Amino acid sequence: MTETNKHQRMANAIRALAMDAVQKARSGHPGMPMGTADIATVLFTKFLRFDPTDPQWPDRDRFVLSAGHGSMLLYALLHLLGVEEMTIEELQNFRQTDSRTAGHPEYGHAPGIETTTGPLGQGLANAVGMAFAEKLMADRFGSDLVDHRTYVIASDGDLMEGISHEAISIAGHLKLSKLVVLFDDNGISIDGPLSLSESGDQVARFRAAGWNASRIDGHNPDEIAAALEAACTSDLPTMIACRTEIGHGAPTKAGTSASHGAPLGDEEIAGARRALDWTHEPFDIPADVRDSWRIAGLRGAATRKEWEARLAAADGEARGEFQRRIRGDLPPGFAEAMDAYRKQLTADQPNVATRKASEMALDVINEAVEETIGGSADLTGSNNTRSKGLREVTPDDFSGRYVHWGVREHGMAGALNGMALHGGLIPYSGTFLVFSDYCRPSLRLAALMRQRVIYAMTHDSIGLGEDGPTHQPVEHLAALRAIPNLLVFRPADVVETAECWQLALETRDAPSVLALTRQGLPTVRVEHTSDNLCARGAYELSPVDQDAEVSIFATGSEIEIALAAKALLTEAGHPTRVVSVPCFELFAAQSEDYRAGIIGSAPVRIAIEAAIRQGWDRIIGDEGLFIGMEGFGASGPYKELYEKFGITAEATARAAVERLEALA
Ligand SMILES: Cc1ncc(C[n+]2csc(CCOP(=O)(O)OP(=O)(O)O)c2C)c(N)n1
Ligand SMILES: [Mg+2]
Repeated sequence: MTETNKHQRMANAIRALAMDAVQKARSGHPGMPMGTADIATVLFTKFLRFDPTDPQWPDRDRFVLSAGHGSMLLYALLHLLGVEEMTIEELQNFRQTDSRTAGHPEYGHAPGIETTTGPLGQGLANAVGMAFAEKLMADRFGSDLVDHRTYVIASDGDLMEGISHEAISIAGHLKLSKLVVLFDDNGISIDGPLSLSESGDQVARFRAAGWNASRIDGHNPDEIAAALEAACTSDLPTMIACRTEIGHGAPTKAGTSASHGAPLGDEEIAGARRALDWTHEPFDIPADVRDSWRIAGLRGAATRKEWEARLAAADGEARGEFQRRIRGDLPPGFAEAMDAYRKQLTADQPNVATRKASEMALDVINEAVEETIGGSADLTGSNNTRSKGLREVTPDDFSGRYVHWGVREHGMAGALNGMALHGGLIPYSGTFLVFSDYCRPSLRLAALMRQRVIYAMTHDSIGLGEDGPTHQPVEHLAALRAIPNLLVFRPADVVETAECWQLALETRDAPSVLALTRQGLPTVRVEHTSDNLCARGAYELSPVDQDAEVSIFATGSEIEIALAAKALLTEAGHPTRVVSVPCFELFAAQSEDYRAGIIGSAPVRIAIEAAIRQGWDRIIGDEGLFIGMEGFGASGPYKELYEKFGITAEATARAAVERLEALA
């Protein structure tokens, strides 16, 4: 058999598995895997450094299927290469409940699925983060231990999404030379030919962003190999526009959107079998093809073993440190450093904004935890994310630890996910809380994938003042709290800020958002506790030794108001307690007893938060009183805004007294 023949049969195995699995599932996307089978075959058999017997090996090349709808491509590849978990039964169970072969690739379902994709553009941004992480890790540990590439297959839809602009431009700026994007240039999307909605030139676009870019025939294995070869020596990131035919092999549906997202049907599949000269039954891979794929899969083991030998020969301290960071364990001494720091704070009792408190916490954290990589989407001075001595990363020097992401919140958030997925680093960054909306699709995926990505999101309410309602988050806390697995922290002072940062770092399986103020706040935690009180999500900050008539629940900057309201109510003869609620999610995870104790039995419950009420009923109940926002904010000095919107101690005390009178 000639090389070309062998290639064809290996690629056709992917095509057959894709069309048969989609047909069996009665749903899915056959066109993309059939169109990209040639690209993927060359990449996986000749270039990608991947060991199916140890798919998590840290120095493997990363492969990201950004066009996640083509998931059968990835499942077929993992199966053919011999990844143990990806059995033929899994392929036969494509898209079925509890299979590893979900409709779109889901991180954690099987090794070799490097990230969850499906929302177009996200995978591309993840890959930028992975390639970035590789450069950072290589700088720290040397190319003996870290020297791999990141490959992406991206579709028209990936490149039409806005996030692709942000991802591509930061990758070009940073000269991420080991990033290779294979663009499935098939000229088709769901609605039909791309000409319906696109007339740009992707090659020119990537070049303008500082990439190498070329155009090839995506069905010609020699051209694919030559382009990948060239990518390996590039000092810029590479984009290869591979002209392909969607649904390649299907007699009537190839080249049309009819092959994009529906089973081809029995007749069309029979025609494709004839056209591809593939005479085998569904899910039957003939021995010659299976052998060719397994032999290709064996390439990786040797490379992996060489790497293991280099790791074994490395300096013991470096090896230990590398392995610790890859495991994601925090360094010894971190908890002690944080405890000592909190003790100091309760003594000093500074009056600072929590964004400043966050910077102070980061001074301690970044000293103790060298694997953090900080940054901001062009709001460094506002987000206070750059702690003492943190040098910036530049295109020519990856030894720094601070990233100027530019005004690219979405691309940044997607890249942070990629950095966390890569391993060895703990990424955090900042923007204004109101622009969490610009990060949200990536934040949601961080939560779905349970990745430790941390955000310091500042200017967290009308308390930012004069920038006005465009910049004043109102619904954002509720919207973020609605995302499963995401920890949303709103600390009230320096001590709580330190505690929340510590929790965000210690929670390895969830992303966190810290909502932080622009305005100064007094220290309310004036007694040191060795326990991290924020770990409970809510705790009694200011108890009362009689039976309480009023329970006030608040977060962040409104704790100060709650304590002032308590003073007014106490003076008026109404015993009042104040509960701080820095994290709804952690509170919800406590025992029923603990929660009941914190909610208490006072006849009047009031929550104060300079945001909308949504979500608070779980704590204060339907009948509870809420002091907060009902609509958008306004531009003005912040103290006046709190008055204007009635978020004051007086309004709180008045509402409580009125309710007590009504109940009497
Ligand atoms: C953010 C986002 N919007 C919409 C979709 C739904 N969708 C899936 S694939 C696709 C476009 C298909 O075109 P292309 O990306 O070129 O893939 P191809 O049909 O060539 O495989 C769309 C709109 C999605 N997955 N993600
Ligand atoms: Mg397309």
